Amino acid sequence: MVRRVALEDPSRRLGRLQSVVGSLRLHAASLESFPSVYQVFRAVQPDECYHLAAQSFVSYSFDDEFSTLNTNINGTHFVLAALKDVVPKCRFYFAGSSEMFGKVAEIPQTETTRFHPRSAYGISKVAGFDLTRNYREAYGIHASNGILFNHESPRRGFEFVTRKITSGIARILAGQSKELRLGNLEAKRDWGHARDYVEAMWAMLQQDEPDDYVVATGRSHSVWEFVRMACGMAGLDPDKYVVTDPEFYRPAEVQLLIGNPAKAQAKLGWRPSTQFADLVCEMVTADCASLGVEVPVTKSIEVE
Ligand code: G4F
Repeated sequence: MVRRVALEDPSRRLGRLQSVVGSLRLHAASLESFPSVYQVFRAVQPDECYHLAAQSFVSYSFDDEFSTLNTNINGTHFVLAALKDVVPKCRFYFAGSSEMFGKVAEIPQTETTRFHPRSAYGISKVAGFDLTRNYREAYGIHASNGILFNHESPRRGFEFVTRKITSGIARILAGQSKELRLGNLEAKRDWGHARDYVEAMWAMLQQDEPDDYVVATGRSHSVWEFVRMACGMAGLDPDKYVVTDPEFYRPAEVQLLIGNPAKAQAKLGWRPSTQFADLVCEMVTADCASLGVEVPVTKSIEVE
């Protein structure tokens, strides 16, 4: 499902779908319009629905709390309400987020850890999580919540810190930039590979019973550790290029996230297959290649 404006300008708006677009049937609809979502369900009659769409950039949710809350909460409600009416047997996946844990109540975080979101984005995801559980309990919908920790890949948007770092390094090597401006380098995240996490989403919908699952690697690294490893692979000294800039700090930060994926491992048989160093290496390599820069990428810098 994509917005109509994307269908009208596919080369610019659907660039990241290029490798698969030939095998997809795209439907125009907007999460902001209940009738449009309803019509897609009527036309497609899906067996499974993966609801990932959202305003997903935490920083932006501080700039515009209203549109983040409106789009994310109403959008999820529209999808669930339409599904219940049109295809109540359709299995539903909701993209919950580790941002729901926010100011964490325990370490590591599990499916039973209390939520304490620290942004409008986190609040919207808690609401979506509760809506999903409520549709499961009240209407018997096969609706599952994934509580996904940060998942990255070379397809990541440039505004998120991992891609900002790896694309910034590529630009420095290509002579297009002289520095990398970042915010809080102390924040720690449990970073996994998006490819692995999509498999967990799919596995949830293959279960007989719907449920809620933490999807994480169980390991956490700071932003600075990511920078150091990525720069090391590219042969750059991070102290020479990284500049901290207050503009990129958040009014309320989520300082430490680390998930316990034991339930997903036990019930879904899911395990992450990509290690942190391999993820960083893949992203640095892809961004350098896209600018035609060759780097002697090594994995010699260990930050475990
Ligand atoms: O890459 P980020 O913007 O991702 P964040 O906020 O953790 O959220 C991502 O993961 C969530 C799952 O936990 C998703 F639900 C969400 O949609 C999104 O995909 O920031 C990561 C960390 C933060 O602590 C941030 O303060 O990096 C820190 N950071 C430091 N300098 C920066 C920067 N983040 C960004 N985006 N840009 C910086 O310059």
